[in-house]
Amino acid sequence: MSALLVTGGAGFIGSNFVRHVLDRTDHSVTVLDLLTYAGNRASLDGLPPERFSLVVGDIRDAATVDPLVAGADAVVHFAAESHNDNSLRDPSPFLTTNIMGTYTLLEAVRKHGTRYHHISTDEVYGDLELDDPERFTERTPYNPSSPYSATKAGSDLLVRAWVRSFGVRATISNCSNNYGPYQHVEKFIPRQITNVLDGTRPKLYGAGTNVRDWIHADDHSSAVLTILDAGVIGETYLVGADGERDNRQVVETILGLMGQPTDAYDLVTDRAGHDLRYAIDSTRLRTELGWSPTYGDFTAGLEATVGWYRENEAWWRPQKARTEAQYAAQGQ
Ligand code: NAD
Ligand code: TDX
Repeated sequence: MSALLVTGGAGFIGSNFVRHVLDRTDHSVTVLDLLTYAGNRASLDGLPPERFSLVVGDIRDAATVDPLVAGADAVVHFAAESHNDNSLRDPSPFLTTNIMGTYTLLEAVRKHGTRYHHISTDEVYGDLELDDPERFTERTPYNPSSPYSATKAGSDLLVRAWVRSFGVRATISNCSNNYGPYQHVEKFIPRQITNVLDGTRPKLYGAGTNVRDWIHADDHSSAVLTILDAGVIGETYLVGADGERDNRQVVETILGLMGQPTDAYDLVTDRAGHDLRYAIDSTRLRTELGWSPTYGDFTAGLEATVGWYRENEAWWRPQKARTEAQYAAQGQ
């Protein structure tokens, strides 16, 4: 049994990870989360108090971070500013949280000799052409496009430097686009589901031809646990479930699942610098560490996600009006 410190555990993937860990292991979990607009205490409701606690605090604050790291066997670092569109409106918190927050955690794990796992994204590799037969691998050069992905790339490089220069015991995972319960309605899939529930048409950026490689958040969680248990220190693992779809296909599937005509969507102003395609080759994680995803059927995973948003309006409703007002202000 280990004591895990999970940063960003009140966010989308972090809260799914905390539930996954508490359900499947005997580890205890302390979440450190600032509860920004993206963090939600309700995402952690009902967890067992003898194995779970929430500390509301900032990863950029060394005085908060240091004692929590001192008391942990391992740190799993999810906390970040995570939304590309927000990073185009105001990059500033992306620089401080994603770069300085990671630096603050790295200094604490260096001081205390604590095992560290760093959560990152496939967006650090830039994008691929639609017809490129190659997918991203652990050897793909970094080439980020947005302020968000540039700060995630910067944080990954800090981790690599702290491993090499200071012997920090760290691993990194770069995962593709996640979907599932507890995702903020600013993101593509929950935005469209909650639009349909509100009687509003889904909004596709540009021509809707951009491709994302979808993985269920629970499969991301099992990958992170696998790497925490068996990953080689200093190594990077790519996480993906062979889930490539273009955005138009995803919206058509959502509309079909929700009983709407599959062409009942609008094309809106494209995202500046919009990455065309992401695609992950997760061979290394599968062959070296024996991981495989369990959500093989994307449509079934999406149907369950639609069901979750139908049943949990009280969770998402408080986010919706502000999010849509921000999009409307830029024609999206
Ligand atoms: P999210 O925005 O839903 O959650 C982020 C969490 O971090 C929130 O709870 C927020 O309150 C917290 N946070 C933000 N700034 C903080 C600070 N300064 N101190 C403490 N807590 C702070 O994000 P997510 O989609 O769950 O992403 C989690 C991680 O996974 C991020 O590192 C992201 O880059 C990475 N990732 C996300 C995806 C995806 O598809 N969403 C894919 C690959 C990797
Ligand atoms: O309303 C929309 N319409 C639309 O067409 C929104 C919100 C998005 N999109 C498009 C943009 C992307 O091509 O859908 C795709 C997915 O968009 P997002 O949900 O914003 O995700 P993305 O930009 O791909 O980044 C996500 O995956 C990688 C996460 O937000 C990141 O945190 C993660 O690193």
